[in-house]
Amino acid sequence: MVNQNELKALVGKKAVDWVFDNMTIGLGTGSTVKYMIEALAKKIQKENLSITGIVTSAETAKQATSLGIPLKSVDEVDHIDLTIDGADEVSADFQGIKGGGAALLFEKIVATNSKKNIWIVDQSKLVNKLGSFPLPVEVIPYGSKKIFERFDSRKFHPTFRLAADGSKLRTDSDNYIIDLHLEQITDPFKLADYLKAQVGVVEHGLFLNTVNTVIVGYTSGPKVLE
Ligand code: ABF
Repeated sequence: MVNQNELKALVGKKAVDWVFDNMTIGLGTGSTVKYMIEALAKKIQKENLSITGIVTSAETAKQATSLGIPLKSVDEVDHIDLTIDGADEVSADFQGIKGGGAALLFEKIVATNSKKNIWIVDQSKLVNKLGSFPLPVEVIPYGSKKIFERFDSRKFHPTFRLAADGSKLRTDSDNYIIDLHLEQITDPFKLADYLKAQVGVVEHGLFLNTVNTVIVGYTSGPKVLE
């Protein structure tokens, strides 16, 4: 029986088939992306590629730097050819929830500035309807309690994301994450509009009409959905 990490490694390796010389590559965050970055570093070395990586989190920057992948910030390049990232949920119509790793803001900035987006997921991430994974919403600390109470009154079942020490987790931008336990999201586009209209909300984890290709790790092998 192939375990989940082996499925993640499978799709992480497969994704670098889309990487070619002189490309600027958005590097996502998460455990599946970790395998992709390892495979990318090997491909760069083996094929002597000239690649620029654009990071989406301190965690990814640390791994990419340790593997010798040259990095720039999104504002230092004129375009990003391809971003490869993970996801927490992908629906049948290619909508996604991301942000389980609390990096959704930089991930969405990089994704929305990329010519192409590939998500790499194990099969457990595929869902019919989004929502069983708690929807992350990044908020600035000032007024976050008021936003929390508003979400609570709308029965969004909000919780503040906590750090290991029990304090409210801080993102790379020093913001908070409120997770919405919605179970099922019937209209992701309507919900996205509502969330973005709340003053103090920085960004949310609904990635809509973003991804072009999803590589899914099945025990029978990687499957490319487009
Ligand atoms: C990241 O990938 C996050 O948006 C998402 O939470 C994560 C999925 O992580 P993993 O690959 O570890 O399941 O982009």
